[in-house]
Amino acid sequence: MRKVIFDSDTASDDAIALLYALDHFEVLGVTIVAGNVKYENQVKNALYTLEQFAPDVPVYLGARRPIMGRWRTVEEVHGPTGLGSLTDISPKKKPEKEHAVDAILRLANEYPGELEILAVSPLTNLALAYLKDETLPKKISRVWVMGGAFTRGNTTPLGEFNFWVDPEAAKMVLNAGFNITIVPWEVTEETAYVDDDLWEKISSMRTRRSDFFIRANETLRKYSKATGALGSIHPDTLTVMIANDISIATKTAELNVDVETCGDARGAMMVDWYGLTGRKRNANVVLKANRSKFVEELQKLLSRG
Ligand SMILES: [Ca+2]
Repeated sequence: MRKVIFDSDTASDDAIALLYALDHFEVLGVTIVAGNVKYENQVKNALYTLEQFAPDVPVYLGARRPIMGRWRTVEEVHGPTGLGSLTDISPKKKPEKEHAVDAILRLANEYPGELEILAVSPLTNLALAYLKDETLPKKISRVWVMGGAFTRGNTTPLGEFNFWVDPEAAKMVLNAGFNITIVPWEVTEETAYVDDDLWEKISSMRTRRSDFFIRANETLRKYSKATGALGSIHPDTLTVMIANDISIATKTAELNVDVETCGDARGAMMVDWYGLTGRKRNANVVLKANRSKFVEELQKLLSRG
C-alpha cells in the first residue's frame, strides 16, 4: 500500500476523505493545521474519526495559525465544532508529542522517494517543513493538493479557502519543487456533490460509516444548498479519490501555478495557461473529473461496515 500523511484541518469533508484514505493507503499519520474551525475542535474531530475507524493511526499537532496570521474559521460551513451535528464527541485518543512538522520530516527520511502527502488543507505545515529542510521536495514522491479556484472563489471572489487561509504557504509549496497535483475548487464543485437522491441513498444504508457521513455533513449540506449547490460538496474526498486513482481525473494539464498574496486577490490561484511568464510548469492541474466514479466510490466507501 502507498504510504501517506493526511494533512488536515479536520471538519466535515476532511473526515470522509480520511475514511477513504484509510481504506486505500497506509496512513502513517494525520497532521493538523489551522483552517476550517477552532484548532482544538479540528484535533478532536481527527482523534474521534480515527478512534472510531482506525485507532492506531497517530495524530500530530502542527501550525495553529497561518504564516501571516490573517484568516477566519468557517463554523457556518461545517457546524459549531466542524462535524455537523456531532458536537458532543469526547475522544479518549490523544495526539502525539512530536510536532507535525517534525513528523513529516522524520517520515520523509524513513521513506525517501516513497512518502506522499494528501494535503486537503491550508499548506502551512508543509511550507514549514520545507523551510526546516529544503531537501524535502526531493524526498516526497507526490503532493496532492486540494486548493485554488480558477475564477469562482468560495471564500473571496477569487480565493478558495485553503489557498486564502495561507497564501504565503501555498506560494512556498508551489515554488519549492514538489511533484504536485492540484484539484481546484470548481472541479470539485462540478464533480463531488451529494444531491438529495444520493443523500437519501447514503442515509438509508444505515452503516456506521453512512451514519457518520450524514451527521458530519449536515451543516455542510445546508450551507452548500443555501449557496445554490445541489447538495454538500466534497473537495477533500474527491482529491483523495484522485490520489488513489488518477484516472478519476479525466482532464489534466501541466501548468505553472502561483498564488497572489496581496490585496483583494489575496489567495487567488494564478494559472499561466499560455506560458506567458516563461516559468517552469510546477503542477499537474486537474481540469475535469468523473462524477459517476465519485458517486460510485462514495457509495462503496459508506456501505462498508
Ligand atoms: Ca480540509
